Amino acid sequence: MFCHQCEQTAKGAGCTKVGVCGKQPDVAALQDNLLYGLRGLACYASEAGKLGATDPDIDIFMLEGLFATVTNVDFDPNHLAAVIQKCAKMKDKARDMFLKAGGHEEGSSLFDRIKAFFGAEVTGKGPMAWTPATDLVKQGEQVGIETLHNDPDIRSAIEILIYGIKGMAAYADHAQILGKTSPEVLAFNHQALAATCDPDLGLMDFVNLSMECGKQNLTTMGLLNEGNVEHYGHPVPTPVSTGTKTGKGILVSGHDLKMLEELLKQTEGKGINVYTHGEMLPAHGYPGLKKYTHLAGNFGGAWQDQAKELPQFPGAIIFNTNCIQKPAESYKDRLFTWGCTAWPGVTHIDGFDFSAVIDKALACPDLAEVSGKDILVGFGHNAVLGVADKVIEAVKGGAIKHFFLIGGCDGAKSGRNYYTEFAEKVPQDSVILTLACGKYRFNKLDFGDIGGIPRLLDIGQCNDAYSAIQIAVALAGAFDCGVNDLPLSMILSWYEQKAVVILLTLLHLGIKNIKLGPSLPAFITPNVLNFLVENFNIAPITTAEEDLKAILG
Ligand code: FS2
Ligand code: SF4
Repeated sequence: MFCHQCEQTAKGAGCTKVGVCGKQPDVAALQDNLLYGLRGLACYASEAGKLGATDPDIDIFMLEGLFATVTNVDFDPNHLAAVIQKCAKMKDKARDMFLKAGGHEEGSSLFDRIKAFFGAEVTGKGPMAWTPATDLVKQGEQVGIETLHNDPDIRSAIEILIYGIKGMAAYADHAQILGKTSPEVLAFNHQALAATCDPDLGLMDFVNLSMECGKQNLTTMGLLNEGNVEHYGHPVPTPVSTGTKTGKGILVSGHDLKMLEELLKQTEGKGINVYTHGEMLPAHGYPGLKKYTHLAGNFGGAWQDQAKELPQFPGAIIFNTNCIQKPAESYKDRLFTWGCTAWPGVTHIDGFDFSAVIDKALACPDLAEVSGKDILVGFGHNAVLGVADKVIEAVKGGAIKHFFLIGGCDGAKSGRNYYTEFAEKVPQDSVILTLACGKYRFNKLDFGDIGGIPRLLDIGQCNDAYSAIQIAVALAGAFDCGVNDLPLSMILSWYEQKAVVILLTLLHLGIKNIKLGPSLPAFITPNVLNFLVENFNIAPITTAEEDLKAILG
C-alpha cells in the first residue's frame, strides 16, 4: 500500500505497511481500486454531460464513492467491495448514457487521447476500460496513486486536485442529503476526475483545475449552509454543557445534522438523552435542533481522543461521518455507523430508522450525573454580522486590534499543542474566530470578552469555513478594503481532505499569508510548494511566539 493523503502519514512521507489511521493494506488497495473505477466512470459521465446528458444516480454515487475514500471514513473491506461493484454498474450506466446522447467512443478527443496513452483499445486498458477483477485487492494494488503520473510535480498537482474533490464530495453529500445540489458542482466532479486520466494535461492545467475546485467548493459549502439554515435556522449563541445527565444516552459523532435530527425525533419521550461528540458540537446552536430538550450536551473532545474517551460513555454511540478510529472491544457492541462511514464488525445503519440504536441505548447502563463546564457555540456569520456595528466600532475605537482565525482539524501529533499555545498567547485586544475540530485544543479555556463581544467565537464545523469567509468579506466591505488588508490572520491546521479543499477555496479567493500546520502535506513537492509560496505566501507554522511576533510586527 502507499497512501499519503492525510497529515498523519507515516514518517511524514507515506503509509506503506499499514495506515497510521488504522487502514489495513487490503482496505487501502480497495480504496485505490474504487478511485480508479470512479475515474473511468467520470470519463463517461463527463463526456455525456458535454452532450447534455446527466443522471442523478450517477452524480450522487460519485459523491458517495469519493467520500468512502476520505480519511477515517470507511475501513470495511466488505462495504468497499460492494461500493466497487456498484461503481462498475454506474460506469456501464454512464457509458450507455453517453452513447444514447449521441456520443461515439471513436472520435471523442478525450477518449482518443486516453486510448493513445494507455496504448490499447479503449476497451483494453485504462480507467475507462476498468471492470472489477475477481481479486479486487490485487487489482487495487496495481492502480495506486503512485501510478497517477511519472512526473512528480504533475502527480503532486493531480493529487491536490483529487484530494480536493474528495473533500468537496463529502460536503456535497451532506448538502444533497438536505436536498441541495448544484448541477455545476456535480458536473465539475466528473470533469476534474476525467482530467486525471487525460495524458495531454500538464502541471498548470491541474493547478488551474485545483483553483476551480476551490471555487466549486465555495458553492458547495454555500449550499450546505443554505440547507442547514433552511432546515434548522441560523445558529444562535448557545452555551453547551460538557457534563452528563442521569439516564440513558446516545452519543452522535460526525458532521451530519439531518441524521442527528432524525435521531432526536425518534428518541423524543423515550427517556434517552442525546449527546454530541467531535464535529457535532455546533449542532447545539441551531434553533431547529436545540429545541429538542433531550439534546443534552457535548461529550469528550476531538476525534483522536475517542479511544480513551468512548469507553467512558456507557450508552450507544453512532458515527455518521469521519473521524472514526478502531473501536475498543469495550464499546464495539454498542457502536454503530451510518452513511459513508463503516468499520468491520460494527453494525451499519442504512437510512433513517434508528430503532436498533435506540434499543441498544435502552439496554445499556445509565449515564451518571456529572457536571461540566459550559462552552459557547453558535457564532455563524448571521450571529456575528448581527453585531457587526459593535465589532466595527470596537475596531475603529482600537478596542479590537486584530482577528485570528485559528481553525481546522485536530489530530494526535504533539506539535498540535502549537494551536493551544497560539490561542493562549493571542493579545487581549484580539478576537479569535474558530471552526472545525481543532478548536478542542482551546475551547474550554476562558478568553473573556471585549466590550461584550466574546474573545472566542466558535463559527461551527469545518464546512462553516463558508461562514468565516462571509464574515471576512463583510468586514472587508465595512472597512472598504480587501480581505488581505484586514487585521485578520489565518492560522490553519489540516488533517484530512476536507481541509485540503477548504485551503483550495481560500486560495481561489486570493487569500494570502496563511500559516499552515502542524506539517505540510507530503503530497506537495518542493516545486509545487514554491509555486504556493510565490503566489500566496503560504507558510508553515513555526512557534506560537515567533508567528505572533511576525504577524503583529
Ligand atoms: Fe475533524 Fe475529522 Fe471536520 Fe475533519 S472530525 S479532522 O474529518 O472534517 O474536521
Ligand atoms: Fe496513512 Fe492518512 Fe492514508 Fe491513513 S489516510 S493510510 S494515516 S496517509
